[in-house]
Amino acid sequence: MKKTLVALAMGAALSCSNLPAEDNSLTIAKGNARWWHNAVCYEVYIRSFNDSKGTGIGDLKGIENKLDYLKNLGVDVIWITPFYPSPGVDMGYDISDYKNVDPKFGQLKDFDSLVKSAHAKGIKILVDMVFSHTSDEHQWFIEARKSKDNPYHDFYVWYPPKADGSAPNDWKSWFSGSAWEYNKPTNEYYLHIFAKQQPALNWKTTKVREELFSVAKFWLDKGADGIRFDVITLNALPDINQSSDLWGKMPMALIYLKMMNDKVLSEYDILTVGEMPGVDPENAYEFVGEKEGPLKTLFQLDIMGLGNDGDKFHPTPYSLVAFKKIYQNWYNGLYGKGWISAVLDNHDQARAVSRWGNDKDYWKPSAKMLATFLLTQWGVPYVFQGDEIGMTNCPFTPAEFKDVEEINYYKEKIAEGKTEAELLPGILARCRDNARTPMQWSSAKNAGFTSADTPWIKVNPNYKTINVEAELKDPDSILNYYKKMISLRKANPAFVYGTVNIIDFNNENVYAYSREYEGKEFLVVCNFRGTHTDFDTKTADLRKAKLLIHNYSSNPHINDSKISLKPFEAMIFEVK
Ligand code: TEU
Repeated sequence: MKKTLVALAMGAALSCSNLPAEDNSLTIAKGNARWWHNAVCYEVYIRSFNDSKGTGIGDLKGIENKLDYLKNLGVDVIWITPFYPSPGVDMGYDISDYKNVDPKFGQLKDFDSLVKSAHAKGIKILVDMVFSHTSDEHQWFIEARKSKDNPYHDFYVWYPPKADGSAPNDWKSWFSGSAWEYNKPTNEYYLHIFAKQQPALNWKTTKVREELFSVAKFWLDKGADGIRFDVITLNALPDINQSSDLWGKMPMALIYLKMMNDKVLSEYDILTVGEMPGVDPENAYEFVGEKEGPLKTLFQLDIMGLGNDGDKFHPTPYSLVAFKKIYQNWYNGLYGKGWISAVLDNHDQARAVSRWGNDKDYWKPSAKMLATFLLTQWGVPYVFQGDEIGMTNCPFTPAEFKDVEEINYYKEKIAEGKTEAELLPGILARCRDNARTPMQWSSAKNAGFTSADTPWIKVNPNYKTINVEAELKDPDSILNYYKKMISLRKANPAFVYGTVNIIDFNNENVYAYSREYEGKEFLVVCNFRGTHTDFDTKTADLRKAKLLIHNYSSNPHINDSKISLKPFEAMIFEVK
């Protein structure tokens, strides 16, 4: 007798189930192979990828025109960020119509054409579903805010003001300020975890779930091969008298996801990946476990919390041991039970080579080191557009900011008396616009991204030297290194299914590990620092091992099991 969904999920959500030993073979047993296990994914931030119409903004046809480039790189799956109708307050993560294409990105038929062309080239498509909030210009919200008895009112989260008229509690938006906005017609506040133009949806309302499940089905029936779910654990929110620390941690989140899987997702052979704040290595199995997880994989973004003092725009040095602990904990929590994804950045973060590498003195070796790390990780790797050519952070002035997160933060801090000189270094180091500058295709005007005079956001001035066209021609380019790394990963199941054994865990400079599977063993050595350092791989005489790839042209300095590593030097050995 199948347990009721609630009992099943509640039990699962609240327990930290440890599978019996025999299930640990579940994931790596070839018989359970899924098409996406050995996939290399690529995030396309559509606004900045390729403009086919001369509007200054990237579009669906622009992506279709670059499928051969992506195929040649070795990409199997592309995740496309939202292209639905949106006022663009949060660059498309504020959706006003879930079942259409915003005219600036094209039409529904352009999506159909992209899917058909991608499938013909063996590339699959993930769409991005933003189900925890809509735009305030969505018809649902336009109706909902009119009156308390409007049929759409309970699609959102409303609370009355306090006696003095102030907000119901002190919850803060992730984009600065209060998480509450006053609505005069109903004399209530509505909740917005992000911008005030992004009212939070109320998943307690059955009709909300039914509408959203129908949206997922709509795009899957149009041929999407999977879904990236935006902050999907924010579908269940604490009550007014609870702390916002519980955002993403409410047991109902899992229940709602199991409902969506039962009603829609389980009907398709798809890849799903959840951005799931609040899910941790201990309970991740409930969400993405192979046996009962409602989703297939999750984005582990814990490393993005490193290197700041609790304020994203206050960058500090980070500990590589802390970085390793994060990866190790997720491996311990999920390996052999479920799946994870590996990312070093995305459209919400600073550029990987600028944050984790060194885009000044060691731009090329550090970008290649990061590629070596990312593409030898356990979990589905996501290459973020432009990282494959070593795109870097961009020097913006406050007037050039486009992203609501840094604009709100800057305004709030200036109002508190901070100066531009105090704020700019930290914002420039971490702002999301760094990841959103136009893809640098060539040294032509606007980096070949658009024929328009002015793209929607500043082009990074270094496009003259950092661009696809130049790097295709250079055998030693970052781009050609990514191609080799992707090919190496796909040729060796150990990088997909293998165990991970970190060597000298407490070394603060070098991240080295072995990947073992079915008798094969590979040793990956990555110097994450811009300094020379000696490292003992504790491996039998490396001179007898086969060097598969190396990010410097000179031979590595090896002495038995020891290596004298150059700044950001990386290499992979086939040990057996
Ligand atoms: O991001 C959620 C999220 O966690 C980000 O707000 C991130 O933590 C922050 O930007 C880091 O500084 C998703 C989308 O990826 C993001 O682009 C949207 O702005 C957000 O949700 C709201 O939809």
